[in-house]
Amino acid sequence: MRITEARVIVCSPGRNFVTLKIVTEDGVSGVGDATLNGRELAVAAYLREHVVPVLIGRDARNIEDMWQYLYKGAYWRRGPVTMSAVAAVDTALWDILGKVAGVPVYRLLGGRSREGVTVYGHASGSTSDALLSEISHYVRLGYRAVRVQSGVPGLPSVYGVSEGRAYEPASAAVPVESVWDTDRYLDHLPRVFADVRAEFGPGLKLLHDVHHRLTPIEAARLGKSLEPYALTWLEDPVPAELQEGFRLIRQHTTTPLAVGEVFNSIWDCRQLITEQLVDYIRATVVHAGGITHLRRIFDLAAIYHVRSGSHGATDLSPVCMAAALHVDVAIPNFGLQEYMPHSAETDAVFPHGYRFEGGYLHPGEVPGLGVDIDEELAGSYPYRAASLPVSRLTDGTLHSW
Ligand code: CS2
Ligand code: MG
Repeated sequence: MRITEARVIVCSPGRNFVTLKIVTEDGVSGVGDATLNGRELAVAAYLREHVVPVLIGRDARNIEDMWQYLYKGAYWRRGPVTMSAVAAVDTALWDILGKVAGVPVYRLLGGRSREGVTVYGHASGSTSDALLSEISHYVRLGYRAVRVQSGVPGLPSVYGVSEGRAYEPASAAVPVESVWDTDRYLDHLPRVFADVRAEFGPGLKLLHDVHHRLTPIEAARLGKSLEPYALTWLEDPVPAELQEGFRLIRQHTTTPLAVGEVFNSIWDCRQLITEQLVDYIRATVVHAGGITHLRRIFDLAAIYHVRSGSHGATDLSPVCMAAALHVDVAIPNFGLQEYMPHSAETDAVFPHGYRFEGGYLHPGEVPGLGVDIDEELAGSYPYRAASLPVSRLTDGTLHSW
């Protein structure tokens, strides 16, 4: 089953996406997501210039060999651009294999380990009232888990907080600059969670994303101060380049930790998993080398009692979401899946079979991944330059966004 064609499709139905479509000599096609928010064209060029030419003529069924060929064959291993490109090929080949076998991809991964994939939604508000009413909205829809992000008095804008619309941080071509104040944040957040628990009781799973903004000792203080509210996880408490930093957080708090949306290989996750410094590993299909490599990461995590919590922001396309759901439903150590519904334009460009029902997402039973790209419609949404914001402290010092 030789590959005869591979197309890289860049489109912007509300936001930018990069998609790879691979076609075999039998006319079977598969899709893979290659979107790297704010750096989309780097991955598109990597695919067009360096990957597509070597795909033609290769056997689409040898998924593991293809992965090794693209990973080892580049010599320059890892990194988000390379790994997103490898992921797109890998995902498309699993899609093709599922179609040829006539089964949904999760069957090829060992079959169903659960009925549905528990997801968490994003609630936010700049005031306590706005936040509580957003959380009620998710509870009414049947969500069992909600990520809680709050405005901070004295700060004009805060990561993850929007009023009445989906949060979309990549906007202007030149990064927007926001102001950050750690003291105000650390002082305010425990009060927010006290209000939320008082309103919703112990049953609802609550999460919070720090978005890489604290030092280890600040994160330790935050984790400790949130213990009475029993969070399911505290996400990205510190930038994870210095993984030893998590030892310090762990010494001080039992608040569970989740990390990994910016990781792209098992090597980024290794120390955190094997030292049991985190509870959830949040790598996902598109940035962590595809279904093949993500499965490898989750298998390592399973040995160490670490569960999955795949990143599922709207800057990952429905192709990535579909692929993540097949993995989620199959692995033994699934934890939670992030779910931010895409815009109507995005959903129209990427028709898909997965569906939300009562707090769960279901990958569907369509052979392959159950998702496609409408290339004609995609062509009516040309790429628009958009960057993620940067963050500065009140004195102007550049900080992690
Ligand atoms: C995030 C993202 O979903 C999350 O948990 O931290 O919103 C992240 O900021 C974006 O995916 C960046 O592209
Ligand atoms: Mg996050």
